[in-house]
Amino acid sequence: MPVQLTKTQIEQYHEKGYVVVEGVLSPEKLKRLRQETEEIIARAGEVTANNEIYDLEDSHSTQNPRVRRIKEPHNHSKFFWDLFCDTDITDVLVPLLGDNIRIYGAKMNMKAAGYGAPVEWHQDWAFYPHTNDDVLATGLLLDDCDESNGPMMVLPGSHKGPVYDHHADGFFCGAFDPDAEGLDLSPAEMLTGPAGSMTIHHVRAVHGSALNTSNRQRRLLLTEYAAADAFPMVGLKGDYAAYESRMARGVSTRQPRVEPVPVRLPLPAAKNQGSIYENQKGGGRRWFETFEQRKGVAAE
Ligand SMILES: O=C(O)CCC(=O)C(=O)O
Repeated sequence: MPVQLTKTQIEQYHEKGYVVVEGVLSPEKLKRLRQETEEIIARAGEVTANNEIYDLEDSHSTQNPRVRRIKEPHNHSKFFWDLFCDTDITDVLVPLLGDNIRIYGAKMNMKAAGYGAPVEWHQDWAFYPHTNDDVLATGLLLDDCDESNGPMMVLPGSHKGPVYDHHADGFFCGAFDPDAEGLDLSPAEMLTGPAGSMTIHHVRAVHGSALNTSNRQRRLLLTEYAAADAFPMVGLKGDYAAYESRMARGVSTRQPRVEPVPVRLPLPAAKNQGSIYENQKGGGRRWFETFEQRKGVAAE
């Protein structure tokens, strides 16, 4: 049976800025998603540097392939596009975004056992502000996710607050400094659940995730969905035809709904391009422990 959001889950999303919905993917669809993912990963041994598909861990080599992210998987495999438009997923989003929904982009973050990289605190809104904030990201869990394998963490209620400054040395860097902003992150909540669950977080919610120090991988397929009348302020991701082709359901419009939302533009662009991991290298102090720091401590 397809899953629908309950009244309590809808209220939680509006109140806290996130919700975790179990059982969105059937066991068959989960199996197929894992297979498709493994096929893409199996080809990573042929590449030596980041490209339009792979974002690689710094320790990647052709002998020891280490993929940190699959970029825009729907551009490389029809399976992913069909999955993103599957009504098992989009029906869940209708109470939050309405009937007309467009996909902005997608990525799969692979947190490998033992070294999967952290993602510093940020708001997706700082990367892709729109004319209104009926925009969210879903995260399909390919693996069981608990507190030990680097779950995403969200600061509840932060989607109703300011948009923080994600710049360092005058350039966008895809992260902000919680201490400089005086932000208490201790109430942050972990988005955990069994494989096949789907996390949903609001585009303005403050979130991040720690190094995976467990012996289990954590793969999270993130898809960015927007109400069709939320128009991106910084680039369409391709030309207008490409933008129009990303309608996941319902009808498009050329009349953006413009709301009084707080915006900071991600300009000038990050010095390190390619992915959030690369962008965040341009930031200052790191909040989460890195693999290199952990290795250093272990070696002392
Ligand atoms: O993979 C994660 O835990 C968080 C990822 C994230 O927030 C992002 O890639 O924008």
